[in-house]
Amino acid sequence: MNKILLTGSLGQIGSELTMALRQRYGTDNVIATDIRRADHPVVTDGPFETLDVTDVEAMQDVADRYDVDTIIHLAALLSAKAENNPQLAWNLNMNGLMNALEVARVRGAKFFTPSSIGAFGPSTPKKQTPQLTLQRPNTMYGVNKVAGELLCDYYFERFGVDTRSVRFPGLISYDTEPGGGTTDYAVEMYYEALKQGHYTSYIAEGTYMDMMYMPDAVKAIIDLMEADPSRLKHRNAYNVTAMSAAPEDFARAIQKHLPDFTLDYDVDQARQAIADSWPDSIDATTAKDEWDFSIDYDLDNMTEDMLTQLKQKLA
Ligand code: AKB
Repeated sequence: MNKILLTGSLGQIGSELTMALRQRYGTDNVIATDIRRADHPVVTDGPFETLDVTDVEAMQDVADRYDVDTIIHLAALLSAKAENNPQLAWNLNMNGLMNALEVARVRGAKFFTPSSIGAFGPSTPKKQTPQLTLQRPNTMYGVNKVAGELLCDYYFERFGVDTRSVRFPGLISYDTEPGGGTTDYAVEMYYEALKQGHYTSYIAEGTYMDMMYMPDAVKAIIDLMEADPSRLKHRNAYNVTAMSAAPEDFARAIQKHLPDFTLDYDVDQARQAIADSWPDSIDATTAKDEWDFSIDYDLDNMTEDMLTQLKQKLA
């Protein structure tokens, strides 16, 4: 990876991944793009271009101008937003991905795009969901993710594009808040614990989903992109996870630091239906076997770090 182009680099993953890649590969070698500009180091401290991923010519132009050899495609609509606007989701999530794969094909570039636990559905085994299993999601986001996994497989088999991917669980981070996802409640809970000492969860008690702290997610992307290709038997996409947790588990972890924190529930049926269609826990053995996937954060040390970092941010 000598010159890396990122799309969606002001999003939840992109803002932290861009900075980590710049540290590792050199600021000038990481070209951040997003549909908007913002006052963030991603824009101000390195190469940045405004880019709409549905415009393939504009994407090809940026990739050619910077002579990129790696594309990390992150721009996407998350699950809850996609359910509210399925047509927009299809256009952005599918046409954006197709365009990014085409640019990778033309340039012979290495390629990463994230899939999600959203690629599973109600008929998928719910506990310790295996790498290879039934994938019949009933959300537009899930349909996009399964189609995206297949499309990446196709570009690998048919055109030899070096496509790599993981199925991310809910990601927890303090730098940039997620927007429009089903697992966002976990991030909101940390903010509200510090701001109000209380959180009302839109996801019901006892609803388990996989989660991961952003530093582990960034490490997973870098480890997978640097992995020896001859070890990778699965091109799209690897199950990865750090924990399976329900709202009350986050509350208990927060209460170890803020004993007066309280949690109650006002369930949003639309997002609850999405959560209920996803696995309780997924099995990441294949990622461990094929590229040594590992994590540094469990619920407790993630909670400690989140609260420390957020306290500084909100001060
Ligand atoms: C969402 O909730 O939509 C995302 C995801 C699990 O893909 N965080």
